[in-house]
Amino acid sequence: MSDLDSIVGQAREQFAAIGDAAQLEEAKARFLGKSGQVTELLKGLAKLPVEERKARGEAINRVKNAIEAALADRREALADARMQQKLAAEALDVTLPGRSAQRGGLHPVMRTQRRVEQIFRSIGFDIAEGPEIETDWFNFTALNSPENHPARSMQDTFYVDARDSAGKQLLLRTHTSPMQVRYASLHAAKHRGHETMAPIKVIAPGRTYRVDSDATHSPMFHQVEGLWIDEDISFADLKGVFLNFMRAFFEDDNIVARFRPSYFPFTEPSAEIDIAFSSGPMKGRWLEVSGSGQVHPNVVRNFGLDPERHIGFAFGSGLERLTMLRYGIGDLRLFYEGDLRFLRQFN
Ligand code: 2NL
Repeated sequence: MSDLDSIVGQAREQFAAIGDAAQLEEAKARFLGKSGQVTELLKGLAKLPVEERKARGEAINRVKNAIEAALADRREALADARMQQKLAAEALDVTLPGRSAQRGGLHPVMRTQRRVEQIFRSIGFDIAEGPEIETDWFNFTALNSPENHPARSMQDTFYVDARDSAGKQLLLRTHTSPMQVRYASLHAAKHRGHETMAPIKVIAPGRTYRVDSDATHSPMFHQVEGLWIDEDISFADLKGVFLNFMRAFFEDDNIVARFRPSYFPFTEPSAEIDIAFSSGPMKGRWLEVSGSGQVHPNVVRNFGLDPERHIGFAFGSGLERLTMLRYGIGDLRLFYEGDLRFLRQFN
């Protein structure tokens, strides 16, 4: 019987040395397959004398059963090992401290925009936001911009591969004035046929675009424009509103402003506004912060109003510039680099 015992021993030894399921099936074939060792032994039974056959047959069957049991044990052991490996690889340490969600924050220019909105809301201005892709009418023509003005050229304005219903090419707005034209035109239309019109008091903040890129210009920048139209609005109102705006924005009641004559197609007369702080590192230096003026009669007419009756002022300021002055930032490019070391300081 020792030949049979040694077969079982061989099988156990071979199965134990195997580390994966496919190889285990190959090893099984060497013992129990068509020409496996056990199968060959069974075939040999036929040559035995009848009286020996029963005992030998039973012995071979025990061997066969023992090998099948060894095989099943090894299969199970391999499957267990695989599962353990998988569990270890996917292990979660539920005792680790949690990772909290990183808190986002407002971009400094957006903080300035919100601040400006809050100040103007507090004195009764509405806030108008609208399309960044504009028509030639709203961005230029309605604003009294001459047909051949250089600002309309491809060197200065980003044009889009699409046209409006008048066949004119669409463009990225070069200022937020077109939104004020939209607002004023709607407002005028709502009051058409009425005896009186509620005043137009609105600011339009948002992104604007110009073909310009260097240390002090970005192709995308932010503006806020203000517009106040009624029957008796004067430059004195512009001075009062703007000075109040600057003093509230910079939290300095001693700021002074001066108006320098200037030119814009959409205002007449026009003025550049400078401010000066009365203390701090910028004390006494005039800083240009805005363009402004009395809205040109042609523009008032394009709102759908009678310039003989309606009059008012408008101004436009750069939000990046106001932000740089407020926080003492020296380089415009810091706003667009997305460097968290810079951005985190404002949150
Ligand atoms: C500048 C100049 C300015 C305006 C913007 C304006 C808007 C309407 C009608 C008339 Cl709807 N004017 N806006 C007026 C004067 C100057 O901005 O250089 N800003 C940075």
